[in-house]
Amino acid sequence: MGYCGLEAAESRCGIVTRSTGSWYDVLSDGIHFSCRARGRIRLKEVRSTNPIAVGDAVLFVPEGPDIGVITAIEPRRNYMIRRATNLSRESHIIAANLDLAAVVVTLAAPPTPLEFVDRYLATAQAYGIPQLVILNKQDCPEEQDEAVYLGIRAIYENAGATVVELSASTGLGLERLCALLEGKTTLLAGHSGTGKSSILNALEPTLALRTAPLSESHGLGQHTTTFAEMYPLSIAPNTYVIDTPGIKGFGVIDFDRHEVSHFFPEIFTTSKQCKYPDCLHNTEPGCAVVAAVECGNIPYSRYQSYLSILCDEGGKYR
Ligand SMILES: Nc1nc2c(ncn2[C@@H]2O[C@H](COP(=O)(O)OP(=O)(O)OP(=O)(O)O)[C@@H](O)[C@H]2O)c(=O)[nH]1
Ligand SMILES: [Mg+2]
Ligand SMILES: [Zn+2]
Repeated sequence: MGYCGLEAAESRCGIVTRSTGSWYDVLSDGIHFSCRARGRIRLKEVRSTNPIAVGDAVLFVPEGPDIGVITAIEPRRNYMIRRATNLSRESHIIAANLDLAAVVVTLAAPPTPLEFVDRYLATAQAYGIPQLVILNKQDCPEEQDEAVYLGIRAIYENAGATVVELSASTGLGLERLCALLEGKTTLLAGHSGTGKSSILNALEPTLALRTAPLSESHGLGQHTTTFAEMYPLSIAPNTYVIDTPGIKGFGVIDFDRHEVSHFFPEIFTTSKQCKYPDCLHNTEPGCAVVAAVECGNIPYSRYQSYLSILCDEGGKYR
């Protein structure tokens, strides 16, 4: 990190592993520092509710053996961002400097709408982050509908993502997952209760992260994890996974109408055959994308998700 040498001698570089909004855990040469942020650290390019995110590389001045003050953020290589809350104009950076964006999906317990998955993947695609879809709880009969899964695997492999069937409870698929995570920093996101923290516990049992059953009354997760946190895995060097609080919706940020199709790889490929080069694949004549949806070559659910982002004027949030 070349910028370090430019600052005062007592400054150190580190990676933010946890953020509560007012305090940040910073890992530097194997030591955890609890840091505040100095005054107004704001990145010019994004307006967000959290100027410093998990995964950020920062410069800080130690003020004791394990405390310090963050003075600067290194430019981000990429990040995952979403609308902070429904109808909000502000955005929330989920994590920065990622090698892999994983979404943990269950279809039944709890149900994950495919539109949520599509919006997450489109955001990762927009920032050039490779994508992984983890279909968890494969030991549960209600998650195991093979026809559905074969369909989902095909949909997302066709969309450029890697798909893994997993059971955090039985360990099914864990070896394959480990191989995909090795040497990378991976974001684990998804609805509450899909098993993100359970997956981390399966990967690294000593973590013993808190997990909780779905609520009996409505069958949804109980928002057990409250802050994003990055954990090193002992399976391989330089391997980190970020556990995050469950999120209900994924409002995309700042997609230009003409750019949306670029973030749906299979739609983008097909769009080269549209009659008009500026086709938005909505009501235009001679649209190759609509034709591909009609004959089943592009999944209807993906096209619906594309349209919902395209028509997102009112700040719809899913
Ligand atoms: N049967 C089965 N249950 C699982 C599996 N993975 C997680 N669970 C259960 O699902 C429930 C929720 O798991 P958590 O790991 O707390 O889910 P989470 O995604 O971290 O939830 P939040 O922190 O609220 O976002 C717990 O009761 C887990 O034991 C699995 O592969 N199979
Ligand atoms: Mg959790
Ligand atoms: Zn078109």
